[in-house]
Amino acid sequence: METRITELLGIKYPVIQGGMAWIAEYHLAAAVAEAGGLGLIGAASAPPEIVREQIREAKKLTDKPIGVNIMLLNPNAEEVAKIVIEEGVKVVTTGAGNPGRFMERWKKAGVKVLPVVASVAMAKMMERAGADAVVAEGTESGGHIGAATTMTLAPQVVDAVDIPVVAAGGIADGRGLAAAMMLGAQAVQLGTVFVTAKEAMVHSNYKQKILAAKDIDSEVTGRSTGHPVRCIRNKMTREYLRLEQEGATFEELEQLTLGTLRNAVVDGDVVNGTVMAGQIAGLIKEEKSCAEIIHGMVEQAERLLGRA
Ligand code: TUI
Repeated sequence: METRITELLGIKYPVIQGGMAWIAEYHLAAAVAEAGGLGLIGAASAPPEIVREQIREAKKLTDKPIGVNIMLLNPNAEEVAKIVIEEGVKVVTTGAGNPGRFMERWKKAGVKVLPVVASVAMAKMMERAGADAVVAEGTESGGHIGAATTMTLAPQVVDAVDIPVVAAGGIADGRGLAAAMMLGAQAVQLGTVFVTAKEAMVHSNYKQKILAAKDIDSEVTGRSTGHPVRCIRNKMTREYLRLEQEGATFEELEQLTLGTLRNAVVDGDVVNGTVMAGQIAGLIKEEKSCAEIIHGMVEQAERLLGRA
């Protein structure tokens, strides 16, 4: 299944792992890489030296390409941007903002840059700034989201730019991969399904919450603050949405979620913690290895596309 993205990134299958905060650490990234996809270390809000260590650990486990995701709301982004160059990382994806200020330095260092975008305007801006590809991420995704759905965003971005497009949001199997290809995407980025991967160092309560989720079990908190975040409904989201409806301030709402993603991922607090996951959680029923996830979805997509 060769595409412009597999060629660009030097990977076997057109499957990219999301750069999920606290979740996308080196064991997961290396397992995805070994299975033929692009594994990513999510820098999120980790101290920059931890990100460096993570990159080095991943390289001990695989000689296949590994990328780093940089979350642009993080004040550490500047330092992490430097570290990826120093450590010879060849692929960067970015999220939650405009990576324009780093682009020239990364390009000079030979880093392939794939900004995650949630609109056509942002995709065009990224192409002009020198991006090698864009990830068009729909609102079905977990975590920080935009407004457009994958089904509507992906083909509009495909038509608007000449660089290859990766579709993300609401994809977890071969049907999703085949559908994304039919929309004109050259690869898919998956988050939620990799959270449940055997190699993901995520508390079993968090994995179980995803495996038990049904189609309509996610909520979006923070629409009023300008930072909408999709996560699985629990005591925290109920309290958050109640406060939001009552007109709570940004600070009050921040207080409620501070550190709660870590509490869910690391400590397994899925009651008061933030269980970020996409709307496709309902499709995921069992814990599988990264190889089983990737090989299974590629086989299924090939069967479907052969028929199409
Ligand atoms: O970044 C993500 N997903 C994330 S980041 C994250 S950590 C976090 N935790 C709590 C609150 C906020 C963040 C959890 N999940 N996905 C990529 C993504 N980027 N989705 C949407 C966008 C995006 C949105 C607006 C990209 C660019 C953009 O442009 C705005 C601008 O700066 O012009």
